[in-house]
Amino acid sequence: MAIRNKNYELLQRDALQQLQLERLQAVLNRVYLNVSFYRNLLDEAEIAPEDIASLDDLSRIPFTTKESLLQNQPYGMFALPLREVVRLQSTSGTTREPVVVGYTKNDVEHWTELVARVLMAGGVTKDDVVQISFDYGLFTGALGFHYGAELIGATVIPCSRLNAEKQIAVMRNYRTTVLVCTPTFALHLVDVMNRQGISPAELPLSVALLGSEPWSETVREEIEDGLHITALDNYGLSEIIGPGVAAECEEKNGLHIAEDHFIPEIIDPETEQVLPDGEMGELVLTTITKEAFPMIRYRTGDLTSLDHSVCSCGRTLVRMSRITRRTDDMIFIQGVKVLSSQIEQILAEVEGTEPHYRLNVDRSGALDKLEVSVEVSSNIFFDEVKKLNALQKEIQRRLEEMMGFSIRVRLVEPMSIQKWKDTSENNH
Ligand code: DLL
Repeated sequence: MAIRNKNYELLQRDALQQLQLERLQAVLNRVYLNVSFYRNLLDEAEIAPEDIASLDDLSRIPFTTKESLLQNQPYGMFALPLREVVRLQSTSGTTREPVVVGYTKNDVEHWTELVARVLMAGGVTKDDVVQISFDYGLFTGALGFHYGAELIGATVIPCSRLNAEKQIAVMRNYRTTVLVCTPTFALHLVDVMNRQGISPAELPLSVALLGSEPWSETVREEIEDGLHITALDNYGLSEIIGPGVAAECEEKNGLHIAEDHFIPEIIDPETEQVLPDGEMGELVLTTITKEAFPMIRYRTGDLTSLDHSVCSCGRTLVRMSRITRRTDDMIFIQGVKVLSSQIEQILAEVEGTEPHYRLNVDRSGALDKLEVSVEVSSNIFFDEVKKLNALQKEIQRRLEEMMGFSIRVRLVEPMSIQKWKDTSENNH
């Protein structure tokens, strides 16, 4: 399959490292001058930007965390005045305060180029019809892919906010060849097609580029079999740029990280020590070309490992293993990112419940189902049924309002849930 940018994607490691160091030094100087958070961080660590003389020195710089970003909202982490910023997007703050991120014109160009690489690694060409079924808006997924696909010259269908039946109709009528969405949604499409008796042979679809949430090899097989396509994984996060950070090639053996724009490190989340290739730990990313919103040693919360061996596709860029877990309590349900601590907070606010609950995510069907079992205070549980119904409805209403999809709430007897915050997954 074609490689979008051979100059960078096939760069020899010593040349790549030289480029990374030069770009790192430049970005450190910029953030030291323009972002008080970074100036304080480096001053407190007694590091001057010029002390970073090699890539190994990067590990001397303290980490940046999501909390730092939340404390500096909305524009405290920007390295340029707002008049230089041409776009604002944000993290998917479904259950947590979203983080606003900004892009200069150059940032948008880089981002577009990086997503074009993801698309080309999946075999997409100008002859393809790309259906983008992500939500257009503050979420980076849709616009990121939209620009990338247009850069390649493909025909883009901006297809958000349509239900599965209508998405399938668009796919059939407009002759879609490439699907871009979450794995959850792709699986849902398979299910709906099966129910409608539509055979994959009726669709000219050949590739799905899926990301924004963890998914397993079993799910990949189901999607590939159900749609008669190749399904590839791609990874990114708004704080770093959005999609375009890393993507699988046709080898399906790890996701190539765009190292000419981002320096990856893996750390032990407990000791914070940098780990060698092959060891699983938290991914830490430093952006080395971003102008508006540079991130230095950002702790992503995503658990993965790195492999620097050259891939059989020819790309020299390091590969990260697929992400299956996070360091925090974020869970992914129906393509939505939910922090279980936020569920906890809502339950704490509803009178008549005990602080014991259990989340059960049923992943056996196409769309994940969430059931929340909540212990009821002893003085209420044996009370009248009407009161219990009202309590159950109130919890359900508040949780559904926060998450944006329907869930099931079960009220259970006091002392029947032993563990605090026990999440059980009924997985594939
Ligand atoms: O999800 C960006 C994106 C859009 C990536 C479209 C790929 C495709 P956020 O909403 O900020 O950005 O969420 C970022 O989602 O830290 C991971 O926990 C998770 N995530 C993203 N891609 C993957 C993936 C976008 N391929 C957070 N596998 C990240 C597992 C993923 N988790």
